[in-house]
Amino acid sequence: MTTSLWTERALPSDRQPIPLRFGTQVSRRDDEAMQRFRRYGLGQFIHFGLYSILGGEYQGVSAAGGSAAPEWIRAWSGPTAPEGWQGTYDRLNESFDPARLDARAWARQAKRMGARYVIFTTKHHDGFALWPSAHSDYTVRESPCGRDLVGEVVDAYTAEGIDVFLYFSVLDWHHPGYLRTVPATDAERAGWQDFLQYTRAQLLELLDRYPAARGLWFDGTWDASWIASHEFTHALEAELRARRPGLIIGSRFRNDEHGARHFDSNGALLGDYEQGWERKLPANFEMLGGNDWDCVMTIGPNAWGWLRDTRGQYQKTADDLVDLLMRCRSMNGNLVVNFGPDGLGRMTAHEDEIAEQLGAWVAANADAVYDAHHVDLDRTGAGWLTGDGDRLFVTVVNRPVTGILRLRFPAGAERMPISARLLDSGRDLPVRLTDIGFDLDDALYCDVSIPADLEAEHAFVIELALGEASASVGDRIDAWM
Ligand code: FHN
Repeated sequence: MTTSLWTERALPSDRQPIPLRFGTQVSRRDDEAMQRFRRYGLGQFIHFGLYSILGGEYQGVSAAGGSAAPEWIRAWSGPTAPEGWQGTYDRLNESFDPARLDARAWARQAKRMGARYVIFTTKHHDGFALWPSAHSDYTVRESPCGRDLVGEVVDAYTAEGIDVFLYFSVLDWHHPGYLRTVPATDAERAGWQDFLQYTRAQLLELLDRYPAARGLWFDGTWDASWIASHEFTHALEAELRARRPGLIIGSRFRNDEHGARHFDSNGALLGDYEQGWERKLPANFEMLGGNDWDCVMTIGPNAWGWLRDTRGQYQKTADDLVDLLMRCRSMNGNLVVNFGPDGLGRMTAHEDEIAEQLGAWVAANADAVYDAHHVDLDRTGAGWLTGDGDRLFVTVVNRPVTGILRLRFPAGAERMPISARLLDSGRDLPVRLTDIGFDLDDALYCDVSIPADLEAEHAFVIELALGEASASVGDRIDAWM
């Protein structure tokens, strides 16, 4: 059995399909929920939990090097790990009280940022539930917080028109029956069965308690124990879908009987969208095979939960995120930007800044973001192409020093640009069409002149109106360069 943490797709094209009992249950959906998904464009991820109290350190000692990321701090090991650390961590519920957490303020901020969906950590790997689960004694109810944080987030974001996806980690460090390996003894098998039933019960509970939630976002599904439970997970997926018609489930939930994750052994996507793009993007549109997808992205290098001390770690700027967002949109994906509030429930100053700056850019250039999709044209080094049928958008992230943006169209193109302007200001830009390129090929070129006096500190979008090629090509003249 070979498994991969991430997206994997390496099927020879001439391979015969093999019979699968636990392969995919869905094919490409075109219902209203998935059409909304395709227009989300930008999302927000929120990692919040007991680890948020610590910010990646304990009593002034940093866990960097001893744990993978601040939300993994319970797994802290090595010389810097405090004595009896896991027991200390497990009792953090006794001091969990995010008194400054205002889900409505979060939701308003996300709205200003332009997010159309949010993914919220209902339970991360530490097993602590942010809702008062009837199936656990390790929840917000067993803390001074005493609030239903999942409910608050679902209500607040839904009220702002932002769809909610519930993040749920299967991997659970708190449940006594959880184990990473395939259960081998009677006691392990009994514990594991108990764990599976608890997982099922919590998931059904989440769906029943929060009917407004649109999707489940699974994580921690890579251990051998879960992979071997393919019969159970196959049935559970069907049950979840039956319980909530229209529910969106990504490809990180389960695997087939051969351990194939994300895509089954016949290469079919194991969910409604491809959910393997974490802190990385596809190299090109073709490798996506037409599947829906999103990319979840940290602002720092790899901290999902709050990190108190970010010195020495590059923090992405709003410009970086605009670049990534439009790169995703040019390949029909959504970008989901992660926020990690501190233990009191406050976003960091940098996140506040990102939300406002990214939001301002997205608001000014919304036409290029939400309803615009991949266009089948050669890429340009100047930036990212999106289009909505009548218009082509070029998000310029690398402004050409020549002052000319050149786009290549196939000679037989039925529609060509007839005018260009800046999307945010409406300023008209000169356009010329020519069949004289440098490569003597069978192509037409559209040259847009970017005026030298255009002051642009950030990426800007050129909107090109498309019209009948026959009319526009009649104006064909020599290139500007
Ligand atoms: O281990 C987690 C990690 O802490 C974080 O939650 C990310 C978010 O996609 N998922 C896991 C790693 O893939």
